[in-house]
Amino acid sequence: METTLVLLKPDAVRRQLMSEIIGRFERRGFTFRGMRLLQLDRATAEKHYAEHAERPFFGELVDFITSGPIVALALEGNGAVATVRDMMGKTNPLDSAPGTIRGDLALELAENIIHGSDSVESAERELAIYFPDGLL
Ligand code: IDP
Ligand code: MG
Repeated sequence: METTLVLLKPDAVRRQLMSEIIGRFERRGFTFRGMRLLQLDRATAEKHYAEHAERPFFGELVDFITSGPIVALALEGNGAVATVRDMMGKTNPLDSAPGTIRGDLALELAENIIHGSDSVESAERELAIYFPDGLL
């Protein structure tokens, strides 16, 4: 059994898409082991996105992810990491198939409404950032 970290980014919360997105994960059958509404400070955002620190869009990415409340979810299920990534769609919503979260709900690369861990190792690292006291 795997557990993965999902973020509903500030655009998802602003656009009142929380229940739409969370409902998809409930209906798919994941077990919710953590759920928080929070706003990131820059240091935590930079830690989360450390792998992108040298990319030209890093500043914008940190500005955006700190721009308002986000929802952090810890989702447990068989193959949770890959299954969530499949449900999210491609990084660029314009490449995302209809039926995926980005393919149904987003149009902008920088405002693509959701984050999901890209590997079991990333999930462990990221879950520790958002759920330092552990999971239910
Ligand atoms: P992922 O979210 O699908 O895992 P990553 O490559 O890890 O995609 O990129 C992290 C986030 O950075 C993306 O979700 C997207 O919002 C943003 N991003 C990626 N590439 C670009 C870009 O070229 N310009 C602006 N933002 C980007
Ligand atoms: Mg990524």
